Amino acid sequence: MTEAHPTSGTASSPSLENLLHETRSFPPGAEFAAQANAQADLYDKAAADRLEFWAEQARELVTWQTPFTETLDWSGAPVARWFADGTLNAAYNAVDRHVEAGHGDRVAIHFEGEPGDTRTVTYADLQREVSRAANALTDLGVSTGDRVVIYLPMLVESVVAMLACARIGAPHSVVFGGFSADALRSRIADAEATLVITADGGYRRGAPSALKPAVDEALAPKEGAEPTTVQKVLVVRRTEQDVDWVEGRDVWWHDALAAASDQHEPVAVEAEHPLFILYTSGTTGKPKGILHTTGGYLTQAAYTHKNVFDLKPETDVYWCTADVGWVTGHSYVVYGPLVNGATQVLYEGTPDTPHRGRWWELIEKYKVSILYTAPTAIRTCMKWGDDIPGGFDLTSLRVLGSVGEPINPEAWMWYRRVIGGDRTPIVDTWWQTETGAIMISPLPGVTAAKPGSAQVPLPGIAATVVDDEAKPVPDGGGGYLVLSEPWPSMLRGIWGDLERYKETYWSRFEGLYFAGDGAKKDEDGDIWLLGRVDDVMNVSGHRLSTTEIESALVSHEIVAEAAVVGAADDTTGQAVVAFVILRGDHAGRASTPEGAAEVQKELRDHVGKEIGPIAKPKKILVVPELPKTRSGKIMRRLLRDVAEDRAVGDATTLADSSVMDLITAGLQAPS
Ligand code: 6R9
Repeated sequence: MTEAHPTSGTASSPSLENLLHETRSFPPGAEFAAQANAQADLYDKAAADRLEFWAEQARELVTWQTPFTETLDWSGAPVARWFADGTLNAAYNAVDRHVEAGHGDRVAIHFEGEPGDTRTVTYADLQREVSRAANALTDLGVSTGDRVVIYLPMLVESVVAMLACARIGAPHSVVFGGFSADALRSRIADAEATLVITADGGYRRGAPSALKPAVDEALAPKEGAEPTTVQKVLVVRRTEQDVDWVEGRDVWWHDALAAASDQHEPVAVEAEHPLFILYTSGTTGKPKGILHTTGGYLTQAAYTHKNVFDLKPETDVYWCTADVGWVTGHSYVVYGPLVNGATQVLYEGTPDTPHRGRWWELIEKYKVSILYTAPTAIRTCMKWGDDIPGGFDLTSLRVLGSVGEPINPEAWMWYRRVIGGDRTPIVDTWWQTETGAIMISPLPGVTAAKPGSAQVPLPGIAATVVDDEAKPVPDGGGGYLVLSEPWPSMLRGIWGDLERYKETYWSRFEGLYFAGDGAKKDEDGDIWLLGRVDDVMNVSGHRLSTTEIESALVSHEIVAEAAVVGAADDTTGQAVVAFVILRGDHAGRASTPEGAAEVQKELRDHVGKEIGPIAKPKKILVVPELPKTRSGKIMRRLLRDVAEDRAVGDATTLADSSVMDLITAGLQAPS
């Protein structure tokens, strides 16, 4: 493997306002740049006339039943209307038009089940199956505008179900299969859904894992709760587990589809017709149903997928590892790739079943050329060691993407070197459930990439960093990330709660969308995301980012993973407390008090050296695991409880709720 030859970037000042001493920069290779979909002039075009730029994208990337004549109506701000007098159908755009264009034989989905079963679905297959499912939904009483909740594992049927809803104009609300019956109940109730699509179960870590019981429980009468609005439950058979059956309510998916015709006329809807509602795991209380509509959403999903990943539909094999239960699965497994006619891999299971090389094996097998995944997954693979991916042929890869949280420079470098063979561009893509599609990201053939920075707003997007008074910060300054112009795939509100929408996103700064993320601009004007604003610490009046210190810790050779929280401190306001997992061969070092003290000192000194003495953690706790949500985000709230010596709060949204016991037990155990 060749060594990286980073060019030198702007020298960073030693101040805390700079993320580490990150000066590495990786310009695109000449060959890649020459063939890239997005060239530098895309920025110029968008800057020349932003609205006309979006109108062009909408005409070029999406097929309209009735062409639109108006691009943006912002008179009802902050609720935007894009392309509002146009009509279209999302499923027609994702499927039928590719068949009509002669690409019916192109593979849409290479499905790989966790047990190793496979299925190849062409665009023509997809058209027939989505049509059958759309007819089946109609037969079961679903009309345009009715809400359908989808609670499925990662199966071809998940994609088909979403597209079947879109085909009849029934907004879907996908609930991640890892959510509990209670979470499902509240989402069904809030959306007032009339039908649920689920499965008997799915395969997870080598064993069938049941889903249907959670649906039964979510729909059962409950004291104090309104009776459910759900009339029918469609059940996909996957694991052949025994299921309880409610006659008159439950219907097998395969029976319903077998009885339905494979011919179906897609329903053309207005551009602003709701396409889906997706609930975010909001901080407290009622879930937030983020509402997305059709025309603008499809336009930006397709535009970003084409330009950020440099998709060539004839030759690329694309793989986004996200579950369709998250927004990344909506925009970059279903709508973006399919609207663009891509061939993609869909994998049901976990990366370590039946072995830790499963992902890399799939990349070799399907010759995946574009991989889109999350920093938490990258760091996990990093922890497992280079030799695991090293055992597979990954030379088909040509673009790597990252999403979900800030990627620390160490993980970025590992991703590029070990997975990308020191060749591939990496796109670090910042966006949210609310933004619907990627907003800030390098363009792989244009931008000289900096490890750890999402860098620049995409052409057509207006993002900046402001201070407490809403003033844009100068280069080198830090503050809050805001979006200053409406964008096509922006949320159209919170389902049923316009006031909450205004309050959450539009009240902090007049006329600006407040993303809730801290950010800074470096001396080149590039944007570095610093994590949620509530994760930004204030220590003795200095603004410190959890991400910044985590990056420093992870850059030390003995650290595999790190999470940093700001714990209340009488003297300094907040104090930095770090939780670290040591790498396999060093894990034993902290098992004696002397060893632990030595590790602490070494790491504190290291952070002091990387960032400055002020950033040195007051406490460093060596732990076996970190608490993560099912989408892989570290739950700092729980770590803060530990750091502040409180009883640990509600841990029910953790992927593995026993992790907190493991952490607290380890800390209390006499060492
Ligand atoms: C797509 C998605 C949104 C929050 C967002 C931010 C964090 C996402 C990021 C990133 C830094 C990136 N986030 N991508 N932070 N760099 N490339 O993850 O949506 O689940 O709604 O989360 O995730 O904090 O505000 P969602």
